[in-house]
Amino acid sequence: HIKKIILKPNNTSKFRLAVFILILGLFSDKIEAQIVTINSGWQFVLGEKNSNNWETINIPHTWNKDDAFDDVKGYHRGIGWYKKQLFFSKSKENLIHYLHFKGVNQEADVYVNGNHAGNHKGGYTAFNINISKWIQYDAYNLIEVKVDNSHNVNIPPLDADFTFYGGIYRDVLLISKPKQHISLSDFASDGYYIDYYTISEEKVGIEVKVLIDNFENSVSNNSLKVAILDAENKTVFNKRLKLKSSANASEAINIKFSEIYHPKLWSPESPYLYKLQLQLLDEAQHVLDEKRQHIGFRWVQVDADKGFFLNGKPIKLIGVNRHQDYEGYGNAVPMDLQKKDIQLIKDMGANVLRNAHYPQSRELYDMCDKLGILVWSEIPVVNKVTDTKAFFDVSLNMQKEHVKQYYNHTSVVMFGYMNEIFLRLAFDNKSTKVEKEKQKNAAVNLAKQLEELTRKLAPNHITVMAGHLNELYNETGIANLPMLFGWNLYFGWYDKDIPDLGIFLDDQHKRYPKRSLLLSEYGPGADVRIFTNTPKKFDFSTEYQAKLHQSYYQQIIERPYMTGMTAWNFADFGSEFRGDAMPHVNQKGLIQFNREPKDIYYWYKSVLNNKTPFVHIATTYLDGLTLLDNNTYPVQIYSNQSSAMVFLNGKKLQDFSFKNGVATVDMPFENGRNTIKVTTETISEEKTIEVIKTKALDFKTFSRFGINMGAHFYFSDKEHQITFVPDQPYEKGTFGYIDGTVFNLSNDKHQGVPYSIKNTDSEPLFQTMLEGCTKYKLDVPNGEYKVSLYFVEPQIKPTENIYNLNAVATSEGDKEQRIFDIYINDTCIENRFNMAEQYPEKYGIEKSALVRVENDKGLTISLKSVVGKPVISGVFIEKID
Ligand code: GCB
Repeated sequence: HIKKIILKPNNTSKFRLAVFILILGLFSDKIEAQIVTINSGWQFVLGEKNSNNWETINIPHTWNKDDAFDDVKGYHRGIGWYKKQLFFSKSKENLIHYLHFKGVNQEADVYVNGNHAGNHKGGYTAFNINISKWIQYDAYNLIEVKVDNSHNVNIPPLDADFTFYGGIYRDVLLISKPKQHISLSDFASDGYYIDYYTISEEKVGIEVKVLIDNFENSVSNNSLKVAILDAENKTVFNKRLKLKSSANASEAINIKFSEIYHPKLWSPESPYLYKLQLQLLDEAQHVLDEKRQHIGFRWVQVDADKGFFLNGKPIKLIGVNRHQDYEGYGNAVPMDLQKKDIQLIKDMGANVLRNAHYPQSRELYDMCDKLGILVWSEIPVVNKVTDTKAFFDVSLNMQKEHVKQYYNHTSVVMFGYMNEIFLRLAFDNKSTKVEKEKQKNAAVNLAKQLEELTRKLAPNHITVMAGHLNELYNETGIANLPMLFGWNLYFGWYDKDIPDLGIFLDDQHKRYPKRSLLLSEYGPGADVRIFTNTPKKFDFSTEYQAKLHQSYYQQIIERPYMTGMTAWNFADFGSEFRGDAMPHVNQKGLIQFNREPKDIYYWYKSVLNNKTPFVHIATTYLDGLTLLDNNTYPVQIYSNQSSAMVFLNGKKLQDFSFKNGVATVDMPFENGRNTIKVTTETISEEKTIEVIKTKALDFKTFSRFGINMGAHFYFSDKEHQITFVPDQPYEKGTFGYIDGTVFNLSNDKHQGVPYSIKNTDSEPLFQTMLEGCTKYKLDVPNGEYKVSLYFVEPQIKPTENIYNLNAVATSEGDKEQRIFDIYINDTCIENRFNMAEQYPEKYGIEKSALVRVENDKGLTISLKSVVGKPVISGVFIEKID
């Protein structure tokens, strides 16, 4: 039994070469074992399995990819069954067979030929099930998996701002190994752990702990070959150790290598990777098992005043959070699409990624190892805990799996275990003081246990936790537990204003000078269809997104004590209960749910990525801009260069320089096609957009015109193929409201109703509206028009949403009643229009009429109240004749 073995490097190069050749020879031995993906051709049924509705599906699979985005409240949270027949030939009888599940959300029960082979709780970590004892050889074997994503008080996450898509949504493997193999029974870890007993610029001492499982009934004489190679495949060390493995036992072998001098260190700029090779051989020198793994040499530290250190040097962490889902796929996303995300994150220039709020596919961590991205990985203990032994056990087990499975990734330097754990408590107005005290204690108690476990399992990593804007994290002392505390701060969105970020952080740093801080989340929602030159809090405009991110970046850069910042979120993601400008989607992404970048992505690239010259004109979604006056329109230009020249339609406008990666140029657009060209010393970019420029609603250069009533922003509407212009008080020659006010659901954060509207995808058109407007005028020339009016009843109880902190839910009882008659000029097009009655739930309503305008009277929309105050969301006019 070997406990610790010191391997010395071989000194003569000739000998090294000889050994290397020998090793190559041995590594090419045929391995009996197999690892096969068994993703295709499963049968699936939603609900109980005694049904005839089985369908054939491939894994990755989720049953919630559609219902988490439809108009019906909620999504299937319950049971789904999967089954598959697997043939095992007699030649495999001597092997040990495991099913390896990379991710099943959230509880799985696995059956083999009707026998319960195993259970796993938690949707984001992998697990292995040894199925050997139930297999029949030279026969088909029935594998059944019962998956349950119901709310379960003993499995985290209990509650969070993302959709808990159910299903077998990551690969399933069948792993068949000889009776002695590198362990597969250690919480689905790699079966070995790479550590450093010393690490510095001068030298690195590697220590590897290997776990060997022996299913043989007798002692086995095996040997273990270990090799470390550099990136050029040159052997740095190799050695063979003799092992005596006890019968039916697992054992740990520690291998301590002597130091490598002047190692090449791993970092985001230079992600140099060495390789580790492990081979387990039997007495006859047959390879029983083998593993290959890349390893990078790096170490990290945090300092409460000086920030984050990688390899002894300060590094400001700037990057993103990421959720794993993707438009059209839920969480069952093809791996190549997921990998594209990591490449996009690297291309943006980010050096850190927080995989929030759960461990994500290991393939992505591999990419981070290779590309050089530091990773914060965490388990989904979010918003609240259940004070039961079962919940604590599942959480601790989950962290054990998480740390063990992700341990060998060079990129993973931070292990987290909780997010905003007091969020529910902070909004709880039902529990008594005593109950609240109990909840607090439970959370702190679990945090202590998770912290202790993480430090024990991963002594060289940094432990982290994130909290929301609330004194409870200080008061309870929970924020002092991890080595690094992340604040999720939404100043200028849910809370106060953008500059309050720095004020808050400085105060925290002063009060808790020993605590290392990271801005772990920040960012406003932004919908690429919404733009404005007067951005406001909670308007979902791309301009407000730019404003907030640009300021936050500056505020963090100026504060050396801040270790860094991770934007919320890299991409828009599914959150079923949400009703932002796009329902069921949290729109705080730097890129969209379909991974098309928003302009802000390019701004980050311009400040973070200095590798290649870059310039971006932020007009990606400006097409269709309508300007009704002689004013210019401000356009942002992003670049990593210092200065540039801008041309509009071939004419030079000005020279300018970039500050903080951005310059704003007022564009005197012309009617029609406009070409903007920006030239820097090394690079240039050109963009063309269509602009309607007119002084009046003369319908000369356009035939369709739309107004987004009650809104200060443009809305580029895909449904109507038009950009609705912002609203205004009536101005002679154009349009506007004579009376009425912007409808506001009880406070100042969001205009209108920030909820999903049924029967339409054009939420931003319906969500904002005028209330109490009795007259609206449009000075259109004589002629025939099709006039469409848009309405929604705003006062019906919204879905409870603790993240839409702006929205105070109105109770079902005080459903506003409004009844009104609608006139266009002198014609009544609807009598006693009563939305609460006729259109329950927020339903997008369109009323159209053909109208002839004569005698230069223009168009007047009149809303005559019968009961309550009328509301109206928009108007769209098409000239017919
Ligand atoms: C948070 C949460 C995150 C939410 C985010 C938001 O603080 O940690 O899960 O998605 O806020 O957008 O409200």
